[in-house]
Amino acid sequence: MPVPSHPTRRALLFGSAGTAALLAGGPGALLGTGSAAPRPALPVADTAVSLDAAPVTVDLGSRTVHTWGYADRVPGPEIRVTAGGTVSARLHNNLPQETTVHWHGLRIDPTMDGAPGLSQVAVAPGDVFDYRFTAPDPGTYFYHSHVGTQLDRAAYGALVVEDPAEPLGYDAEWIVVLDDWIDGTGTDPDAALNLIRTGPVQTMHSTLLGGTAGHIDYPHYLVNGRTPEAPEVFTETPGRRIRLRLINAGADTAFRVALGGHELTVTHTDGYPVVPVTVDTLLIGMGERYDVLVTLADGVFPLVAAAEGKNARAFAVLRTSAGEAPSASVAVPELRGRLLTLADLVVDPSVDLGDTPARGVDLVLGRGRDGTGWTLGTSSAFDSPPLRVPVALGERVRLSFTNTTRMWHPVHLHGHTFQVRGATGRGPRKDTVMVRPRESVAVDVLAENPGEWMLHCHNLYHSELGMMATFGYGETPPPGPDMPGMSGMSGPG
Ligand SMILES: [Cu+2]
Repeated sequence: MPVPSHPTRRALLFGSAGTAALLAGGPGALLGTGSAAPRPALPVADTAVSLDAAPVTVDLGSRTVHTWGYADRVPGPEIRVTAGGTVSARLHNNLPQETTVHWHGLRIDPTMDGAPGLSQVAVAPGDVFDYRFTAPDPGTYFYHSHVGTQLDRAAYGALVVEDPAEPLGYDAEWIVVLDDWIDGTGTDPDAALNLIRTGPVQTMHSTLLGGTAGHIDYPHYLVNGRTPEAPEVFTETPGRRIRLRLINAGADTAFRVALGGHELTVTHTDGYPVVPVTVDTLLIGMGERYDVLVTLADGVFPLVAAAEGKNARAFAVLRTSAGEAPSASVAVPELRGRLLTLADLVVDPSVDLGDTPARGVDLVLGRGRDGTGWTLGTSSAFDSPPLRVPVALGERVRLSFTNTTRMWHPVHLHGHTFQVRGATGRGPRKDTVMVRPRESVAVDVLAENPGEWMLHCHNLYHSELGMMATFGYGETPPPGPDMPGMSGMSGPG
């Protein structure tokens, strides 16, 4: 089987083939009518950033909290680089425990992936680590700590990889980072983990879609680090087209997002282009990203992110004219309008992995035998050490996830962007996919980035309690059990 090299993929993304496909298949309206002209070509630019992981005091708008983060604000510094450019990030660990940084969604060298105990030794308190990698693919990503419950503090930030030949026409960007907040409110994420570990906890049911979307009734839900009582206000001009880059950095909350008075045209899932589809609202799971184009109306509008099943919301304001801002509790009819589904999403032809047959691997999202832990394995592998799914370089693997529990599990694979199969076989490219209760979702992965990679639920509390496997191919697999009956599959050939 031919192994597409990175230059081949890049040529598909940046070359005339990808642009032609967009011009032929996408609505011309997205490609530069009105004021939203195609953007000028960018020179490839590198970026350097210093991330000081440390105890900090941050202002959430309506209150100040003591937490752990990368700056005295949350989210941490926004990182921007051009595809093909290099990110150099010096991590100083001034926390009282180990830490790492994971570059969520990026197809980079495994030694830079920030997976503690798998691809790097966690950075000890007082130590420094230099992350350095080339950002291969344009899109909306984020970075976060991959140690303990640090993600559910302030150890995260947005990461945007710009396309040097951006095919979308838009005038401005609004990065919208969503989060669920508990730290420094009289309790903290480690206390929450202990509650979840040690027995029955309050669980929040999704009234519309069934099952349980999360465990924790958080005191606050944030847009760009602000509570609904003191929201961020994004000011623009009517008629302009903006690109929303939606990122769910929450640990235990799926959000239902809508912008009052506007439709949402979804253009990208987890950084990769889809055939544009217009809806009123979308659900974004932990670790997922969506890019959305919006043509701005005249007025003052609520951006809401309803915490699924939790009877609370994150909130921000979009202002294009004078007038009174809506209250955080304002009714937003779009929340009950057309909801984006996985079946609505069709991959853009430029990033379609195609139809090559794949070897199937069935995986089960389940509970530990004692009923407290969470597992990702074969049905026979519950309660065993983390499963390793062995693959061969160049192989295409179809991972089929079946959720046997009553909770939602957004499953994330490091170092790759898989393709959701769906009914048409032309589903979206993603690195994180929501698997709802009693549902099965199949994704195809092309093994083109050798290494040992984490495969886990992006509900932080589930991965901390065992819903974690590895996906590996390379020279030196780590010690540990391979998937039963599949040993000998690893390594080239
Ligand atoms: Cu989960």
